[in-house]
Amino acid sequence: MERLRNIVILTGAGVSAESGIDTFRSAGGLWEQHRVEDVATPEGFARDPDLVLGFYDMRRAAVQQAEPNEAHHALARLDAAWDGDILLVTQNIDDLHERAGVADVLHMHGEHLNAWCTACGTRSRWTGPLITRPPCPACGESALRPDVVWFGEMPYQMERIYAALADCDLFVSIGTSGAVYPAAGFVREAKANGALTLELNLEPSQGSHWFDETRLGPASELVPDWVSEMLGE
Ligand code: BJW
Repeated sequence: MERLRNIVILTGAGVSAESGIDTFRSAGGLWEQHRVEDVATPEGFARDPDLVLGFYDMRRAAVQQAEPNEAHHALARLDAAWDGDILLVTQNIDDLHERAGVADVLHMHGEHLNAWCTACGTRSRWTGPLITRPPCPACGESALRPDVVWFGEMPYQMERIYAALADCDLFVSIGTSGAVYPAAGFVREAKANGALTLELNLEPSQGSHWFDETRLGPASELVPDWVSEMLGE
């Protein structure tokens, strides 16, 4: 591991599954309970805002009851001890990486605990419901939506992510199905730039063949083992 210095880690719903947070595409996952077009597109929100706000209110409440698991804690341990740069990019909108102790988490698909005012553009920390149409703390308009990235919208901080992918020695993907772009393309980007690529997942992702190595199993076991390896423990 000596020549490895800069690491980009991408996490998906699988890293939070063992904290009791539903994934999207697994059996019984969120997309079996709701049509993605209805709850995760701007068009669905325009058609039926109550449905979408209720969907996110329910999930925002659940996230606040959940606790980080061994995978989140192991990544925080690596983040604190690693000499080189680590960029932790998550597609998850929960705050479990932060609560495990990672200071700088890049939430490319937004955050449950933020509300975004469509009237004035202000983002405010938000823990309660939005379906009641509360006023924006900044402008007073009742125009808040979840601060999340739906299909057809631009994920956040793409420039920072691509800069880190251009400069990393190792790209690690944890618990994501590889079904959603641009995140699903990060492995190819990192590989094209010369990085080693590793996947940790319960099942092979859609882009599994792009990885130099795939390890299969639950994140709560694979991630702590991998972190111990990286730290020479
Ligand atoms: C475990 C485990 C355990 C379980 N241990 N593992 C055709 C081709 C290419 C792209 C497109 C296309 N047509 C349209 C597009 C673009 C579109 C897209 O990708 N569509 C696909 C359906 C094809 N993408 C977009 O629109 C994005 N924007 C965009 O592209 O803008 C233009 C642009 C271009 C170029 C550069 C930059 C921008 C926006 C995508 C927004 C996605 N939003 C959501 C909702 C966010 C809010 C919310 O949470 O509600 O993000 S959808 C949902 O999917 C959510 C997730 O972050 C995302 C990924 O899901 P994830 O994390 O992979 O979860 P699952 O459930 O799919 O998988 C779980 C995995 O965990 C599985 O692999 C399990 O095995 C594993 N697992 N238990 C370890 N215990």
